Amino acid sequence: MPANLTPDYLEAEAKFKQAKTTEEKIKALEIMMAVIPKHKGTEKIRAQLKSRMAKLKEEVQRKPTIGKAEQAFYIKKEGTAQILLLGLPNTGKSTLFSKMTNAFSEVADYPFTTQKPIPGMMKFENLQIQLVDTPPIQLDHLEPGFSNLLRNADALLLVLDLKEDPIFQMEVLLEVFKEMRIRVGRGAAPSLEIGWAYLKTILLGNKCDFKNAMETYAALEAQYKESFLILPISAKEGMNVEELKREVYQILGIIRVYTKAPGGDPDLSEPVVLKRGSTVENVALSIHKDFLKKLRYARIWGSGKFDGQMVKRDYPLSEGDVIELHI
Ligand SMILES: Nc1nc2c(ncn2[C@@H]2O[C@H](COP(=O)(O)OP(=O)(O)OP(=O)(O)O)[C@@H](O)[C@H]2O)c(=O)[nH]1
Ligand SMILES: [Mg+2]
Repeated sequence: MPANLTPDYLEAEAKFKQAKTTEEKIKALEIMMAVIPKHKGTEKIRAQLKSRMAKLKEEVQRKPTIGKAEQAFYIKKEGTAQILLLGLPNTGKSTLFSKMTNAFSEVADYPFTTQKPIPGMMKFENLQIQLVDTPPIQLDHLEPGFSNLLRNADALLLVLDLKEDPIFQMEVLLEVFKEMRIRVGRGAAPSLEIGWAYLKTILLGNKCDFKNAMETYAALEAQYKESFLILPISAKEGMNVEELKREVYQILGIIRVYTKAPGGDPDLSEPVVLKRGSTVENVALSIHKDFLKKLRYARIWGSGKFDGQMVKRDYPLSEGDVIELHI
């Protein structure tokens, strides 16, 4: 017996074939099941549709449930480094984020405005550094993805509100970090127990435009200046924001060098970003691993004794050096 399928059905079937996600397939299949003529001639097709639907529904259920919350807290790294803005509710994280990046995050005078991490790019000279605005940190409730978000970052900016008690805010943050097994501080990583991570961190005393802010700032400094770099800022008025960008660059522990071809000029808008302490070999490797094998020597402009000095592969580079690789 002929099936005599209707145009409605055929259209739904075409949609089903084009569907990319399981959810889209289920939707199209539902329509197919609803519009298919119900007579003897379509019996077999209807049975097939039913079993297909059962399989798709099973697929949806099997998808791991750890998804959504943690997925929202995973931010893919872009640019030179990823820096997180962290703090208690209402301290000014989103205001600062919007000031420093090309991106937007909602600001409001009530707490818990930001609900999930938001990435944006901050331009610093010839670099693009990623900043991530985050939901406020609280003692009693932490989103499941927060700990991984921190562990993946390259450095932290703790935004403290000078209108409130910044020392109390620091105590809360340190308590939460301890629960996450994260140590924070300035300078190189201390030796850590297994399972612990270390993140370089700058403290920001925000809202320093407020009239009594310098008093609370002084208290904050007295308490934490040994362990942290601390900066007073006003996110709202843009005070010290340029200095902050420079400090962020400094804390990353990186240098920029430039390569050039013999007889040519370096492209100063295209730095090679390296860890501090890197050598000529690291630059070669950043171009291609074959380059590293073939490298014989380099000429260097900048930190050498004279311009164009010939140096060996293990020569340690400095910020701003221009090098010419010879193979
Ligand atoms: N006076 C002053 N107010 C500020 C400054 N920075 C932020 N604010 C105000 O503080 C309030 C909170 O700012 P947000 O940027 O939303 O703070 P947040 O830390 O992102 O808040 P949550 O997302 O809720 O955690 C707003 O009313 C801002 O206008 C500042 O430098 N000075
Ligand atoms: Mg916010």
